[in-house]
Formats: sequence, structure tokens, C-alpha cells
Amino acid sequence: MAHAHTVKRYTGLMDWLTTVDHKKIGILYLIGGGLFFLLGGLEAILIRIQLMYPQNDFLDASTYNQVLTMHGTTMIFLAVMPIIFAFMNAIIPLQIGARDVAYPFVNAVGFWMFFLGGLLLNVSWFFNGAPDAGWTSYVPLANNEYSGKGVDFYVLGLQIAGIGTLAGGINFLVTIINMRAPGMTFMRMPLFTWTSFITSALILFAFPAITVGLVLLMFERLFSANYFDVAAGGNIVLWQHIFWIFGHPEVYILILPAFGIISEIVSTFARKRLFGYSAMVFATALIGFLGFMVWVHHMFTTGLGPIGNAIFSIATMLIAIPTGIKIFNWIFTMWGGQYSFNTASLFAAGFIPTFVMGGVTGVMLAAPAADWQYHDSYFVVAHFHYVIVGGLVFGLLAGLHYWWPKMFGRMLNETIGKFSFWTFFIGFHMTFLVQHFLGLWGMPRRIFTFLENQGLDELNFISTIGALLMGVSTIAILVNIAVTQMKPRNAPADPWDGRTLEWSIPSPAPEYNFKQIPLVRGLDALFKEKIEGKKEMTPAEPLGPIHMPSPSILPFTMSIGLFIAGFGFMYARWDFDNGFLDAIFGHYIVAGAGLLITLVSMLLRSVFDDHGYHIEVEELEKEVHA
Ligand code: HEM
Ligand SMILES: [Cu+2]
Repeated sequence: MAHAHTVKRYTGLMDWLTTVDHKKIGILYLIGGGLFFLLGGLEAILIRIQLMYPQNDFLDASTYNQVLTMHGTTMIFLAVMPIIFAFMNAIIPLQIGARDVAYPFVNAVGFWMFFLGGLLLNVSWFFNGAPDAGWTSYVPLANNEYSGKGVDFYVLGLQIAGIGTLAGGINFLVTIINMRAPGMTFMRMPLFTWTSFITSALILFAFPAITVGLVLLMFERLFSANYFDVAAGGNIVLWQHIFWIFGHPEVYILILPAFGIISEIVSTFARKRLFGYSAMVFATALIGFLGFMVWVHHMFTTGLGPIGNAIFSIATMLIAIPTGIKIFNWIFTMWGGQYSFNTASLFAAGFIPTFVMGGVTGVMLAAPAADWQYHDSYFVVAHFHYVIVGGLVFGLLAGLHYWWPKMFGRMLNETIGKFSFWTFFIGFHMTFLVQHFLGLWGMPRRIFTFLENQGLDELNFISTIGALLMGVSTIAILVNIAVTQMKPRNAPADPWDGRTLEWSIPSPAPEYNFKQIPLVRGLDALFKEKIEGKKEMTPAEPLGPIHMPSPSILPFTMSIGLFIAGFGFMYARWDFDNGFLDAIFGHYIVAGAGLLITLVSMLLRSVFDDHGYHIEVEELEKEVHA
């Protein structure tokens, strides 16, 4: 018999600060990641304006270093990762027929840690300057001697954001293993769920490495340890190994979910089941595994010797095999299908050739002798932007247009959408295609200006125009969102004639997702029902009360505590020339106060039992007939 608990419900801002609903957290991730994406994009434009003309003085060298570092760091950690998490949150529970993620509270903790860690990183602009040692923070450049206070913000901001990512990754592993609807075997899981599953596993193994690295760098900078100080017996190559043991898998953490999104969209709009489903699954797993075996290709030029270089070169090239399998399977899915073009499917189609070009230059870079030439030139910049923007960002934009109706209950405008696709596509290739040649012709990366008449003038100019065109596209996307937001909320449950479970429930999904958990009878569960003439899923359980978790402010306060503690640690030994500030920051008082807020929040979470609440059957039935 159902027992009613008191229902805690908040409205307005409090609703968002306390929510533990995966769909709302998905929206929060989209807003947070979206804002950082705009910031990182603005930084990219500043970089490109500085490089528009030779010997330009739009930015000085030191500001340039900060903008460059923050562009890379923001894009990787604070923009594209959270947007991936936005889709994982919004869609995975729906795709596997679940009511929520396994740990809704931890899910909220993950979001707030990311957001406040990212905020900490970015407030550095207003305190003694932003990080300036590159997104890789190589030592000794990142040591106190050579870099500014900003690197402390990098170390602590990323540490806090990293806790959030790790928590999110673990949550999705458990969710996907434990919460699948009856009949949803692993080999019936949609590809987006599969790739997110492997990505979560990669997060679990890769993030501890960067955490350890950041702790070492923190000790080095804040407490004068000597891990990387050669004069004191430290080793600088150690940082590179730790960083790239994390950093290379990170690239796959980013790209695999995009592969999943592309798979969903290609098969939906080709109106065919995905070609080679099981090969796709195994290729994903293989890419994930090999992703950990190749980090040394970032260090070919550090002088590891021919044997090491050869092994890692071959391992790197092997990744082209499963990746090639995926590319061919997408093409075979489209082949003979009736591929229809709208904004989402255009981004998905544009992804394929663009990503392939990034893959080809990747294989070129994987040959150590050739890498000796390309290393630290604009060729590398072109390569990784083809992969990361041409692959991942195309995938995210495809997903955005595809799932927008499910997340917000409104259909985006197709005309503006197609305009944003074409400006983005053309702008992207204009920006980055020419950078291959800039690199081959000798332009080094991470420089704030170049001399005129070295053969670099025209292509740099073209590259900047392309970047501005991508800016136009971004504005068009924002306009599209604003226009759409003013329309009524009338998106159908299944606007694309979809194949997977998220399209079997209303748009946007009700707070409990599925009134009754569905019974899954095959791959493309919804489509299977449709071809048998049914309009909805067969339920796997009788209608009954649904148990929901209570909202809570504690994830937010926990993260606020760490945010404050971050400041405390950074400025504990700082000389403020101000007695009051010196007194409260000295002796780690602010640091302690911040940690206390976090610990008390954790304590409150463990001592107060909160059993959540129920949505009763009467209420569920009411909503159906409404
Ligand atoms: C879409 C427009 C973008 C433009 C025009 C752009 C432009 C640039 C430029 C000019 C550089 C400087 C290269 C150098 O001097 O080494 C750079 C670096 C970088 N970009 Fe982008 N970028 C864009 C998007 C992205 C995205 C979406 C990501 C990641 C998700 C990204 C990640 C990076 C990274 C990691 C670096 C290296 C930073 C460093 O060396 O510290 N970029 N970008
Ligand atoms: Cu790599």
C-alpha cells in the first residue's frame, strides 16, 4: 500500500537550485555549458582578430596567452563536456525506459561542482589575471616562476569541476547497468546510450589521472613541493605523461557520444535501422580501449626513443580501423535509405566528411618522423579542430536540433536552422582548412603574432573571416532559440517518426518519464511496435504509484563551500597589503570555512532521512485525460 510522504516542491529560482530531476539537470547543463561555449567562442574570435593581420597589436602577448589558455580550457572542460552531459541527462533515462538516473542527488552534485568550478576558473579574469600556461599547463611553464596566479585558478577550478564530471560518469555507469527497462538487453540499447556508457567508463579511468596531476601541481604551486623541479630531483616529463594519460582518452570521452548522436540521427532520417549495429558497439568499445594505449603520441618529440615511438605510433594508427568501420556503417545506413534533410540531419551528414578529414591528418601525425615536422605548428591546430569542432561540435549541434522538441516541447525553426548549418559548415572549413597549409608553411602554434610577407598573411585573413562566419551561425542559433521560445509549446511526442523510447512519451517528458515502464521487444523498441501497427509501447507493469526523490539545496551548498575553499587556498599566502584581508585569508581561515560548509552539507545529507514522495495513481490518470 502506498504511503504518502510530504511533498516538497519549490518554484522559480529555488526550483532550479534544488532540482534533482534528470531532465531539469540536463537543461541546467545545457545552459551552463552553452554560456561557457559562448565565452570560449568569444575568446576564439579574439584570438582570430589578433591573428587577422601580421604584427597586429589588438591583444598584447600576455593577454593573448591568457585568452588562448582560457579558450582551450573553457571549450574542453566547461563547454563541450557539459553539453554532452546535458544530452546524457536529458535523454539516456528516456532511451532505456527509466524514471530517473540511479543517484538523482549525486547528479545534482555533479552539475553544481562543474558549474562552480567553471565559475572559479573564470573569475580569474578579475583577480590577478587568467591562467596563461596553455590548456595543457606544461611544467615548468606552469610553475610559479614562469606563470601568473591564474594557474592556481586552473588547478583548483578544474579540480572542483573534475569532481563533478567523475560523479556524473559514475552515475551514468550505474544507471545504464541497473535501470534498463525489462527486455532492454545490452545489445538492444540505442547507440547514444552505448557510446555514453563507454564514455562514462573512460571518465572513470581517465579523470583520476588528471586529479592526481592537478594535486601534484597544486602542491608544487601552493606548498612549494618539488615533483616537477628538475634542480630538486623532480621530472618535467612526468607531468606530460600524467596529463596525456588523461588527455588522450579525454578526446574519446568527447567524441564517442557525438558518434552516438550521429548514429541515432542517421538511422532516424534514413528511415532504416543502423547498419552493422553490433559492429558499431564493438568498434566503440575498441576505440575506448585503444584510446588509453596511445597517449605517448603527444610526446613523440620529447625524445622517448625509437622503440617507444614505434609502439605508440602503431597503436595510434590501429584506432583508424574501428573508426573506419563506423564511418562505413553510417554511409551504408544512408545508402538506399530515404535520407531527408533538415537541420539535425544536415549537421549529421556534414559531420561525416569533416570528421574523416580530421582522422586522416591524425594518421599523418601518428607517424613520428612526420610529427617531428608538424609538431607545434598550425597543422596540429587544424587537425584537432577538425576532430573536435568538425566532429564533436557538429554532433552536438545535430543533437541539439534533434532533441530540442523532447527537451523543451517546442520545434526549432527550420529556416533559421538551415541558415545556421550552412554558415557554420562554410565558416568552419574556411577557418581550419587553410590552417593545414599555414602549418606546413611554417607557422608555429601558440604565437601571438607573425611577421608580414612570410606567405602567412592571406591565409590568416581567410581563417579569421571563417571564424566570424561561425560567429554569425552561433548568433543565428541563439535567435532561433529565442524565436522558438515565444511560440506555444506544441511539439508532438514523436516529430521525426523516431525509433527509440524517448519518442514514445510526450514532449517534454512528464516528471516521472514513463507512467508505466515499457516492455522492450527488440532493437529500436518503438519502431518495432510501430511496424506491428501499435502506436505506443506495451507496458511492463501495472499502473501504480510512482516514487520520486525530494529536491534538495545541499548539492548547491556543497559546491559553494568548495568554491569558497578554492579562494581560501589560493590566497592563503598572498600579501594583500590590507590587514583585514590578510587576516581572514591567512591561517587558511577562508579555506577552512569553505570546507566546513561542504562538510556540514554532507553531514546533513547523511543524518536526515528523506524518503521522497509518491505520485498517486489518481494523479497519473488525471494527467492522461488532461
Ligand atoms: C569554433 C570556433 C573556434 C575557433 C575559431 C578556434 C580557434 C582557435 C585558435 C586560433 C587557437 C590557437 C591555436 C594556437 O595558437 O595554438 C585555438 C586553440 C585551441 N582550441 Fe580552438 N577554436 C574554436 C573552437 C574550439 C572548440 C569547440 C574547442 C574544443 C572543444 C577548441 C579547443 C582548442 C584547444 C584545446 C586549443 C589549444 C589551446 C592551447 O594551446 O592552450 N577550440 N583555437
Ligand atoms: Cu592523442
